[in-house]
Amino acid sequence: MNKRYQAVIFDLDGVIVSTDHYHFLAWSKLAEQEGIEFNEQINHRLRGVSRMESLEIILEKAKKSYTQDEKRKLAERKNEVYRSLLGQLNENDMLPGVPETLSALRERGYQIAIGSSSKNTPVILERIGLSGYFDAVADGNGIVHSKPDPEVFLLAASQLGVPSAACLVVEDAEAGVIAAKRGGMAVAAIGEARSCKEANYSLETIADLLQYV
Ligand code: B16
Ligand code: MG
Repeated sequence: MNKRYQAVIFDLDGVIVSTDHYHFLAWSKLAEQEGIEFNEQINHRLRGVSRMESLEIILEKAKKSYTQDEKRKLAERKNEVYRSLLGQLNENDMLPGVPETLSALRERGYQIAIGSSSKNTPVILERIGLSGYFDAVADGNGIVHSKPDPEVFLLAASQLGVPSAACLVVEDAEAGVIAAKRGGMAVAAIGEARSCKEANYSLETIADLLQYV
């Protein structure tokens, strides 16, 4: 088979499942408790970036400064709220077209992987019934630098044993598009990331991916 790509690496939040709203609710609660301004525009900047980096962005509006220890506790508090919201997740929360697209890729002989900044990736995959489904899972637990650094995607490619040039990444965040390009991979953008000039393909729905592989 003469194919341009051997593997497809999926971002998780915003591509496979819509956990972005839960992140928003959890950060909103923390910001309100701390008396820090927080809105959709600030939330937009948190997509694809790590928990601690997200906190730093939120604290730009804080009226006091926080020690490292206090910041760690704030991040923990946000994560507790987020984890309790994840308790509501189930298979029906997969974004439209996801199960069909994943099985079509498998039938066509592609390897499939997750490349997510989230340290909650294992619990999310379990809740939506995709635990053990992917050939590789690279997430926030296995990396030092989060998107836009390419580390998570390079880790996924190395777990798969596939060169970067043969990987296609699917992303919904600008930070993720930049990360994939820096890693030498092609990118299919969905959702908000469709406005990124750097993306190779623009997907209205995830099933559109099947046109490009
Ligand atoms: P956690 P992705 C990212 O997931 C989210 O988009 C981002 O908003 C979040 O801060 C990050 O995971 C870390 O999540 O707090 O669960 O470790 O889009 O890379 O799948
Ligand atoms: Mg995402």
